[in-house]
Amino acid sequence: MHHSRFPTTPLFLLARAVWSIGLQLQSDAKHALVTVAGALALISTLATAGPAKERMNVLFIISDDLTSTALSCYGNTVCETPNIDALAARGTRFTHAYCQGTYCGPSRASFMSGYYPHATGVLGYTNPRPQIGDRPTWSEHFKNHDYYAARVSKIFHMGVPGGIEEGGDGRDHDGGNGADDARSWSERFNSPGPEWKAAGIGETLESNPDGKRPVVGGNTFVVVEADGDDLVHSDGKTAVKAAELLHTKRAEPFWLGVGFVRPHVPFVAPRKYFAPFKPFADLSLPQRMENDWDDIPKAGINYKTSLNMKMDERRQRKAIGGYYAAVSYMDAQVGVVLRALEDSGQADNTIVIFTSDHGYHLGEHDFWAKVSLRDESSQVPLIISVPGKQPAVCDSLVELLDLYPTLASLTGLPIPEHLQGKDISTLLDDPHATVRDAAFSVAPMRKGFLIREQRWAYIQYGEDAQQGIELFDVLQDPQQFHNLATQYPAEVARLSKKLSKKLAQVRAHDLD
Ligand SMILES: [Ca+2]
Repeated sequence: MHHSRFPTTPLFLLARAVWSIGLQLQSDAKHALVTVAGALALISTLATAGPAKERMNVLFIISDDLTSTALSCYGNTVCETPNIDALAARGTRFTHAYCQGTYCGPSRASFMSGYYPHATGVLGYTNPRPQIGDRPTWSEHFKNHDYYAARVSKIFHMGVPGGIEEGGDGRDHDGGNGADDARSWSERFNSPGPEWKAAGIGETLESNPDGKRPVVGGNTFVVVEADGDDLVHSDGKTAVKAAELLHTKRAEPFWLGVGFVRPHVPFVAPRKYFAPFKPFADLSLPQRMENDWDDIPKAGINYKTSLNMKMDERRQRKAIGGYYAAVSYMDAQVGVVLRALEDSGQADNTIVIFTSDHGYHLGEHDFWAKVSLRDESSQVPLIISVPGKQPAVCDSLVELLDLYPTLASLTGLPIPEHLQGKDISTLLDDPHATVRDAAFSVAPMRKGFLIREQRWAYIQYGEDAQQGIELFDVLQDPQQFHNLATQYPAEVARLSKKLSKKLAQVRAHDLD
C-alpha cells in the first residue's frame, strides 16, 4: 500500500491553504518552503494578532514509567497527586488508554512517528527517522504549520539515569544515550541531574539481599532520599524551563513537550516527598494469590520479579514508598508548569495533555517495573484538557498513537494520511462514544502482543503463539489472576485471528 506524503483532496488543499499562511507548497509536494514574502506575511499576521494566534497551543506533559494506579485521580488512596488531579478535574480522564509498546523506546517512537512499533520496526531504543524518511513526526507536523515546537528533556527515548546524569544530552543514540530527532524541534532543552548520585540517603533494593551493594546507576531499583530542594534534580529544572518558555513564547502558537523522568528509577526525590509514606513498613503490598504463576506461560512471568530481584517484603514496601515519593515530586513539577500556563494568560488557548509512555508494576503478581502486557504496565494515565469542553471520565479504549491525529484535528491542522492512530476528538464531546473495539500493545522483549477489549485481555507470546497464551476476563477478574485460555477456546480462536489481522494491518504501511 502506498500513500503520497500529501493528500490532494480539495478539502485538504483548502485546509492547508488556510493553515499554511506564508508557506508555499512545492508542486512536487516534497517540501514546504518558507518564502521571503511568506515570512513577511507571517510576521505581519502575528503583529496584527491574526489567525495564527487564534490557533490553540499544545502543552504535552509526559511522565516516565508512571502507572495510573499511583495517581489519586485514578483511585490511589495513599499517593496524593493534587496537581494532576486538578487537570483531570477540568479535562477528560481516560480510564482505558493503552501504550503501543510497554517500554520507553518503542512507545515513544510510536506516538511521535504515528506508526505502530511493528510498522517502523523500532522495537528498541532508536529514533524512527531512518524508517519514516520525510514524513513528519507529531511535533514536526506542527512545526511545519508555523508552530514553535520544542521539547524540554525526555520526549523521544533518553537513557534514565544515564542520559540525565551525563548532561541530559540524549541527542544521539549511543553517544548521548538517547534517541532524539533533530528535525522534530524548533528548539530543544535538556535537564541534567545527579540522579542516583544525589546527596542524601540511598539504598539499592534490587539484588542486594545482604545490604552490601552500594547505590548504583542503570536500570536498578534504587531509592535516594535526597538533600536539597526540587531544583537539584532533572524534573525541577524541566519545570522551570517549561515555565520560562510558557511566559516567553507568546507570538506564535506552540507545541511544547515537557518530559519528566520520574518516577523512572532511581526513585530519587527531595526528602520531604518521602514523609507521607513513612514508615515504609506501614505501606500495603498488593493482593497476591498462591501459585499465581502456575497457569501462565513462562514468557508471561515479568522480567523483574520479587524473586529474581531478591526483594524481601521490607524492600518491596520501600520500593513502593520510593516510587510514590518520586510520583509526588513529579506531580509538584506538573503544578509548576500548570501554574505558569495560568500566569502566562495562555491557559484559555492551550490544550493540555498529561500521560506516560507506559505503566508499571508495583508488586502485583510479584511483578515489578514495565515490559509486562498486564494492565498495570500496558495501560497509561491519559488526561486531555481542551479549553471550553466539559470535564469527563471516558472509558473508551484509546491508544497513545491516537494523540497525533487527535491533536491535529483539535487544532485544525490536516491529519497526515499515513498515521496509524485514530482521531478520538469526538470522545471529548461525547465520552460515551466508542472509537475502537480494542487497543493493541506489544512487548518486543518477550515477543508479546496484547489485544485489549472491554471484557477480554488477550496476550500472545510469539507470532504463532509458540511461547503461550493468556486470556483474562477483566470484568470478572480485573486483577488478572485467572488465565482462562484453556477454558475459552472459541474466544482464543477469535482473538488470535483478530491479532493476526491487526498485525497485517499494522504492516500494510507506506514505508519502504
Ligand atoms: Ca519509560
